[in-house]
Amino acid sequence: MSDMQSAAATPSVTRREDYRPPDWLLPEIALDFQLDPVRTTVRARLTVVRNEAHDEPLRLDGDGLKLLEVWHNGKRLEEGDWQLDNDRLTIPLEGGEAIVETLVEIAPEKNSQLMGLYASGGILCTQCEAEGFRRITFFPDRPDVLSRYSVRMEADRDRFPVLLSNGECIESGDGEDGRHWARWYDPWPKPCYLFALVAGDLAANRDSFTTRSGKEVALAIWVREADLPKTGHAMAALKDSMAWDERVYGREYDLDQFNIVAVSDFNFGAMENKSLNIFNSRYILADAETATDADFDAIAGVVAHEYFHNWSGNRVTCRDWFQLSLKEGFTVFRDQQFSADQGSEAVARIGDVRMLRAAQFPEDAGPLAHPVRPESYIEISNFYTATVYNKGAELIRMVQAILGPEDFRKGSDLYFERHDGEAATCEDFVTAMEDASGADLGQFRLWYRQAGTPKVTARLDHDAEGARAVLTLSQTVPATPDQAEKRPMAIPLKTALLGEKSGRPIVPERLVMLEEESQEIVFDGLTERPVLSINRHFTAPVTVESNKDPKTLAFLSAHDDDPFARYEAMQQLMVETIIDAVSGRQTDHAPVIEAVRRTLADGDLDKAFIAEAVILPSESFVGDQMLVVDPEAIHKAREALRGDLARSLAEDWRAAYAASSGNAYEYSPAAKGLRRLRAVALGYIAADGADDAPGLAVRQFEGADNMTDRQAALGVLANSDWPERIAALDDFYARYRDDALVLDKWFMVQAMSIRDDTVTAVEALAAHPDFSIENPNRLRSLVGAFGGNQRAFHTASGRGYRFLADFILKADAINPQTAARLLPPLGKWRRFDEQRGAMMRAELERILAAPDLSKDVFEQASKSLG
Ligand code: B3K
Ligand code: ZN
Repeated sequence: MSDMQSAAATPSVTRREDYRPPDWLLPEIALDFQLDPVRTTVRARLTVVRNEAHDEPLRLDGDGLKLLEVWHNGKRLEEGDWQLDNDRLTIPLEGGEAIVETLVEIAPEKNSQLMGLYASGGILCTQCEAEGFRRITFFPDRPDVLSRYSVRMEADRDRFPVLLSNGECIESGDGEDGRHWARWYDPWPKPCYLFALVAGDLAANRDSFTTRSGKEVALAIWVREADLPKTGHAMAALKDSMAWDERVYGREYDLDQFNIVAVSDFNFGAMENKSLNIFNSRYILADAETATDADFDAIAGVVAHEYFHNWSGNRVTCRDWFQLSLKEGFTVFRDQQFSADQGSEAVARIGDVRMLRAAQFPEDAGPLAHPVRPESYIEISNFYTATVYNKGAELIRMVQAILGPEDFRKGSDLYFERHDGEAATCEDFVTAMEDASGADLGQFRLWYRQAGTPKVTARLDHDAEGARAVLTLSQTVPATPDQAEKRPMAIPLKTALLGEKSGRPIVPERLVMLEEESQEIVFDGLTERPVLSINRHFTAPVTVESNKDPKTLAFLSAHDDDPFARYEAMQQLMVETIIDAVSGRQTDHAPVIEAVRRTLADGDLDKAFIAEAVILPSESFVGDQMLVVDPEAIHKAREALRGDLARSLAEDWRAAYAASSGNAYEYSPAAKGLRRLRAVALGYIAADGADDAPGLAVRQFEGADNMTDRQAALGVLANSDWPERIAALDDFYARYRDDALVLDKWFMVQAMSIRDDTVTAVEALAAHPDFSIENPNRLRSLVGAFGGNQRAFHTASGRGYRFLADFILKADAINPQTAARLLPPLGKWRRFDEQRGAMMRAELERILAAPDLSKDVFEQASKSLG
């Protein structure tokens, strides 16, 4: 198979510097599908136009296609008039323009990679980004070739009553032998990665949206009939997103129809195909009984994200895949802004930063580190990363901080206007921002090129007599693979000084730009001793070391006027307390306990914020702060602190639990905040080990009128040694065994458990009849979640490593893209003790030695070995 790699062969590397414009342009393409799960034929009629003077032949990409016919200007070509080499079809052409036609055969039902045209639960659907279109037909599969698509498809009417593609349906009718057909036309030129087609037995939740210029858009969310009642939240989110993009970015929708289809087998979250978004069903289907508040939020975020791509991605697309962050970083930033506008901004920001720290900082610090705009890849699917997405979003946020919101908006207007209909670069985006604002982003551009999380050191010295303070800032950017030397970055840091006694801001917030290796900033007129509040709102994706003592951190956690900074101070206090214990230093829990007590009692704070602020940092986050991670010691130290917090504040947790209980389900920011606090309080009550804790958890589990409360209680039970644990897991399974998305939660809650026997439990679950390696959601909910469970995965025997490596190999034969995404936990071997490190390396070597490895897994495993 073309995309399989023998371990010995070195797969080819694509480099950013090698970019060349396409030799041939394709203004028009007409596709004709005779659909059938077993055997589908695809006829493609390409209008090709020579791009400038050259004598290169037409080269078309293919992957696993059975080529049946090739035509040129209406004449069938003989074999020999074209060449097929390594799945690339080469046709010599004379003149400036030609019509080239191919006929190929594909087998959707056998497509387990879920790239190209495949079958999911009886639905035929497509996924083309990044390079899946070549698995449908021969084509120059690159994002800078834009075409107008005309699509005709024919299928059995009973099995596939609904036929959808991009644009608008312009004709449909009956064919022979119970078949029917539809013709779709998309007037907007687009790259082939945005092509989509769906055929299936689907029902629609229909609605409409009137754009600000008065155009009525027909909206539809297509799902299996039984799932229709679960589509209301996604539809509301879609309409909110459409209105939001008009209001905040001045962007209007540009067609008469917008369709979303939900499928159960999908490699990631969703896909922004022009006017026909295809979604993993977990990001569409929700009701109170089966989806948590976090699920609801994620659905709104992903619906918004895909919708926003219509401008940031579709109308302006990427020149090449190295520019991926141009659309992904910007669109993540846009969906983060949208989500922040739906509820508490601080809580949304805490979520963004948690995600960045959990996924991107470790990536930046490990063997797979790469710049936001990578320089090279073996398999582009491996670069849909937290760095390209989430750090990419932070880059846009920094531009906004530097320019200010008004100039930022001018810049985005200019960018959309200037590049509409084009395939653009990250450089184009930055230039538009500069041109609209007059700002110089010269040094800022380094953020696109240099990998690694910059480390900022901040020291504030106060001279009481001179009433002045000097802030000394310095920065280093750590070495990363292929980048030993780094230059200083432009780091925007919102900074304020608070009075040590008054707790009030004595120097109001201002944006400090750290641009040198080291810089001094002087503040005058400071009679009161100041306390430093820096990187407020998390303006820059950096780590800050400021040597604050526990007392100061506790002070900031209570007094900082930026809620994010309060959260941050508390987190730092907690992390340092845990690390002290792990490192065998004298540990004092009192400042954390006092800070948590004060936060719980602060009537001015909203409940959602309180809940986020009093959660202990995860074991892996603590591990990420250490040179050598000791998973057992971290677990012990964190549990000791958790137990102490639980005991010392027993009354406070019960009060918080009582105050946030007893209200009927409602979906609102306030109600969500109460549920979140209830969950956190229940966790602490359980950690206290009081006799009535199991009863409380069971009561919540059984009596819950929503999944948020039920899952929270199940999580507490699944972590416990209580006899009630098994009954709760069994009950949950019996209740939801027919609902795949909820059953994923059942697998996940067990894979994430802090119990000592989690590895054994996870091994057993992998043999459970409901486990499936083919379904990416199920695979991730067990194997992916287990890889993120630091203590269980790094169990001293090495069983966890073997388990993961076995699964990567098994999954690779089925779905390389999804298999490769499971690999990063093994790449952390340098951070663990010698024995663990050696076992992890051995598993990576075993993976690399396997025959027929995909290039996806090859790239991740070989880079992880370093
Ligand atoms: N653009 C798609 C991601 C495609 C991933 C391909 N490996 C979804 C998104 O980011 O919106
Ligand atoms: Zn995206």
